Amino acid sequence: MVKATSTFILSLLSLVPTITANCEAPVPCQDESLNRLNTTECQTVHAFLARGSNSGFPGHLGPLIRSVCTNLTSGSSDVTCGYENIDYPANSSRDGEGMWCKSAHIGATQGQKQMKEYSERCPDAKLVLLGFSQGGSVALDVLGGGGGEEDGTVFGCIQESSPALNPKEVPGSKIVAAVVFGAVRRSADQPFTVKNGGQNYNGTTPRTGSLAEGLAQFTPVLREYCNEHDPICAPESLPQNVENHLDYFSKFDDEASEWIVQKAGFTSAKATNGNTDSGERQGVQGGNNTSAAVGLMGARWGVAMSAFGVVVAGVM
Ligand SMILES: *[C@@H]1O[C@H](CO)[C@@H](O)[C@H](O)[C@H]1NC(C)=O
Ligand SMILES: *[C@@H]1O[C@H](CO)[C@@H](O)[C@H](O)[C@H]1NC(C)=O
Ligand SMILES: *[C@@H]1O[C@H](CO)[C@@H](O)[C@H](O)[C@H]1NC(C)=O
Ligand SMILES: *[C@@H]1O[C@H](CO)[C@@H](O)[C@H](O)[C@H]1NC(C)=O
Ligand SMILES: *[C@@H]1O[C@H](CO)[C@@H](O)[C@H](O)[C@H]1NC(C)=O
Ligand SMILES: CC(=O)N[C@H]1CO[C@H](CO)[C@@H](O)[C@@H]1O
Repeated sequence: MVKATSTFILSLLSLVPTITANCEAPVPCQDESLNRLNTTECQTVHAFLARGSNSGFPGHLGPLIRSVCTNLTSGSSDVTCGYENIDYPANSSRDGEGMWCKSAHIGATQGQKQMKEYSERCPDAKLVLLGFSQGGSVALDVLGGGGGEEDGTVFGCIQESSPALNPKEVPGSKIVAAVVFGAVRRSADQPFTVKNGGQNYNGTTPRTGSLAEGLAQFTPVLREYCNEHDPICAPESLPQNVENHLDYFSKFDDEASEWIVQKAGFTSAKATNGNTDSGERQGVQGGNNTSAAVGLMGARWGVAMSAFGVVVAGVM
């Protein structure tokens, strides 16, 4: 399969305090606003987060789910929202031969198990699934099935097969929105990929056959972001630039948050100018607006988000 040949040295360790505050570093998260949302209680909207390789919990996806939950809960006291982390190691290939595949397989099976347990216990909850990088692959595996030998190796290893969810049965039927960023294993030309460049390229390994069929069933609730020049989700999009693997959140958190809020059947605080109607059920609306968010928030996390989980491209 395609190998990311460039080596990226990110000497951003001086920015660790900022990163720690964002809970991307592999140390306990100190951000109370994120930790408060970490729960297994029954909620109106409950997200499952699959972090990137070698990241801490909740990783790069924290600010997105915080934005979603703030919007959902700000206008209505009877709406509850939070997340749990998919409990998987997020080992990279740097951690040893075959470790990426073992880790991703654990994520795929554990993600389905957590979603199943949660929706059996909390049948009214609407589920959201988020993933970044290895976690993006894991999220796609959770939905459409993972592993297998047909498409070859991923970072030199073969991931064990795991089945797709059935979109007509719990927990698949409870998923209202899934958003993945910079997934490792993915295919070009998919209807759920936001058209900002990466849709023309396969990932590190493609996702064909039964995996593609499994995933296609979730198209109505799935949105995938893959940047051009991202060495992980679009390695053939030259020149590779690791920044393009890391800037999803500064670019797309706002529009992804709005989309999730709408898919969950609500109108966001923003969409209603913050009036008290926010949080009322409005039905799922269309609406996507990729360009609006691009460039708006470049400075929000700056390059600080770069260091963890993605140290060297081609070694994830
Ligand atoms: C999240 O909550 C679980 C229990 O639900 C706990 O085990 C875990 O340590 C928490 N994680 C963080 C980062 O707070
Ligand atoms: C895999 O990741 C976990 C953290 O999730 C870490 O504790 C463990 O040491 C890693 N395994 C290897 C072989 O590096
Ligand atoms: C993606 O991979 C599939 C399966 O190997 C291949 O048929 C297809 O041509 C590839 N597409 C691109 C754009 O590289
Ligand atoms: C609502 O979400 C938007 C992004 O869609 C975000 O910019 C805004 O800060 C959020 N508002 C609240 C109140 O959280
Ligand atoms: C995107 O949103 C902005 C601001 O809300 C709006 O001005 C613009 O027309 C929208 N573009 C599309 C394609 O919907
Ligand atoms: C992902 C997605 O649906 N993108 C669409 C957003 O809307 C524009 C037009 O407003 C379409 O061109 C995109 O394909």
